[in-house]
Amino acid sequence: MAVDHVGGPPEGAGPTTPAHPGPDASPTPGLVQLLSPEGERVEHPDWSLDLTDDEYRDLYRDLVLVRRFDAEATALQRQGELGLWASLLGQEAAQVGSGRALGTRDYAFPTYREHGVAWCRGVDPLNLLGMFRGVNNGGWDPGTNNFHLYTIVIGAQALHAVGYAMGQQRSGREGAVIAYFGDGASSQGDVSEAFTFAAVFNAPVVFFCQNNQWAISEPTERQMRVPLYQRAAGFGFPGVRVDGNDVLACLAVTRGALERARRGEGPMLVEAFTYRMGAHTTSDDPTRYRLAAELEAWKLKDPIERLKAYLHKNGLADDGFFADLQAESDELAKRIRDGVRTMPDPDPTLMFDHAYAEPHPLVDEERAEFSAYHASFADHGAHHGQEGGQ
Ligand SMILES: Cc1ncc(C[n+]2csc(CCOP(=O)(O)OP(=O)(O)O)c2C)c(N)n1
Repeated sequence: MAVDHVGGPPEGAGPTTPAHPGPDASPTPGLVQLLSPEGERVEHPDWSLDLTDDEYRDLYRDLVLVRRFDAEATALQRQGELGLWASLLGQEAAQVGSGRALGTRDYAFPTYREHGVAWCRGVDPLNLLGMFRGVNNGGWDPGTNNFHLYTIVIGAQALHAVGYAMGQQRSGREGAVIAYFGDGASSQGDVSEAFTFAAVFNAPVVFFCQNNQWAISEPTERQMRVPLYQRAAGFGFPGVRVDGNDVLACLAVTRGALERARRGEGPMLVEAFTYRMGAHTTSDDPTRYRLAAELEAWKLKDPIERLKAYLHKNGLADDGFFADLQAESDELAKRIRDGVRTMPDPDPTLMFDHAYAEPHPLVDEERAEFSAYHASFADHGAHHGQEGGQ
């Protein structure tokens, strides 16, 4: 496989350090793209992808359902049913492409925005929403789906992922590990430390950075002077920039990076160049720091529209397919709305149960003290929408 200016090949011929004039002069240097914004299939010399018609349709289905899930969650937050929501609008292709590249033995370490990856790992959307409603502390068993709990501390999961990958390596297990993080997280020391450890221990880990170009209100110009994917070269492993709105390119490149890690060739950085179309979270107002024209330009690169155009152009989906998907999407939305609204309030003492794996006398004491305190309130036992009369 040829080494190109993208920053390194998937088969470990060693990293390259391409010269760069300084700040990111072009928005898309070395971008791997397999599907143009107009929905034309393009080939890339290093990254081939051969999908069946069903697989194209399945990817489209994932993108549509994940966007619908996200839209419902945003609406539920606005209706006061969720405390907060971190929307992935615009990042569906990066998440579905990379998520569908994962094998059953691979293990993912997400941030707080990886709802599309969670979907691909089979995590029930209602479990995710329980966390944002405040009725659980994560809601899923990471061991069931090989999908770690969300990490709010920026960049911390990169270290967790490398540690886990080193454990996999030492115990001779087959799976690779993927760590998700954002462009803002790449400024954290934790991510640099994770890169160093992964490189020197040749850990089977893929670093998947969704560069959505904003770290809340901080633009990428204030985060980096060279394109993000080139940073990998300084640590001694390859980096690739992929069109993050192209689900095919994200799938092909992540698949290659994971295979490379499983073969024992060490880490790789995938920078998915994308855009956060909505607010950072429902607590944020991007109109205070972002130009409307920027959003309009990115809407034209919508990840769902381009795959839809491809399906249409190639006669891969008929009206029946789109109607069925619409019905499925409506059904999912209803399940989410009904499920969130009827989530029972948790037992407030539940948090003590997970402090240690085994019973602990001090925790028992704290639980008893907290229970007594809780029982001292007049409305003790009242539940939202029931005795409280709301
Ligand atoms: C260690 C730490 N510092 C600061 C924050 C506050 N914070 C939450 S999100 C965020 C920006 C993250 O940007 P990025 O990594 O690009 O991810 P994005 O949210 O854009 O997907 C910050 C600074 C935090 N959660 N953790």
